[in-house]
Amino acid sequence: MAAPAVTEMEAYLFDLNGYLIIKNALTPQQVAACNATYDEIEEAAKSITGRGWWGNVSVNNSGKQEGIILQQLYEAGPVWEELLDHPSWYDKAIHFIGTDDPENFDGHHGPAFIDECFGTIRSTGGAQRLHSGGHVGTIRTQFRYHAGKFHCGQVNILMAFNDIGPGDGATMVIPGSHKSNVRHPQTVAIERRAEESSVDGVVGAIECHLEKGDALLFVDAIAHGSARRTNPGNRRIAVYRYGPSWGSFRLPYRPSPDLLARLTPRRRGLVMPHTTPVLPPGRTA
Ligand SMILES: O=C(O)CCC(=O)C(=O)O
Repeated sequence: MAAPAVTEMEAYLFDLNGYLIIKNALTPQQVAACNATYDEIEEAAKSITGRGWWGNVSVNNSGKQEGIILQQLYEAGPVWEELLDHPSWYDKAIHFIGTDDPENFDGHHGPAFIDECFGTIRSTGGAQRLHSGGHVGTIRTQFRYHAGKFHCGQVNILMAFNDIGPGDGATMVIPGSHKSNVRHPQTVAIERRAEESSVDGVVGAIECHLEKGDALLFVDAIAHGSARRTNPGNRRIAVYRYGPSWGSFRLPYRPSPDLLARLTPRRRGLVMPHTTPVLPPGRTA
């Protein structure tokens, strides 16, 4: 019999806390390949002011605290395609979205859709503000458990390509906040400080320390962001966001025809459900 997608303990902890850490999710070869891409992009970004492109990957040398923001990373080469349905997390993501249950999945699409595939390269001084939380109530990113099953709107896989410990600007979460009904009292002050804040000092927030190759799986409804990086060097992560296949793209980026042509059917379905629409005679789109 096939191993369950998640253990009883993983289901318990995900329900309770809103996140899981998957140790050694990537192989050392995959980490090296992802870092090779980031080396090239970092070099290219030196001559990009604001938004530009590295092949089919959007590179935003944002000048903001988030650092260099990359979009459409699944276009960046073979390793990035392997990550689409990586065995370390694919079944878990599908399970928490709830579409591994035939009663919740009608088979017309795939079991999931990746509505955003991004990465950041963040140097000293960089951070990510606190956002989300159960009190916000957004359906797209919701945590939902109903009738004995998970039905989450967005399950994120955040992968570390270098070690992220104290001072490195770790992702921070408030465990359990995916179920919170009441707004965190500190968030009002944080919003007033707007974009350039971090999660440091937020009551209840913890740093998720990762070693390179580890992945943080979390429901987007959890209140999260990152600590400010104080160490030298930079932090390299990528995030693949999984949701139900009836969702749509978060941003106006679309997979390239080349990518769609070379992906396996399962991977193609993850980046573009219904690649081949059924149309009346004579209509092409
Ligand atoms: O940069 C981080 O560590 C947090 C990423 C984040 O906020 C997100 O994936 O929504």
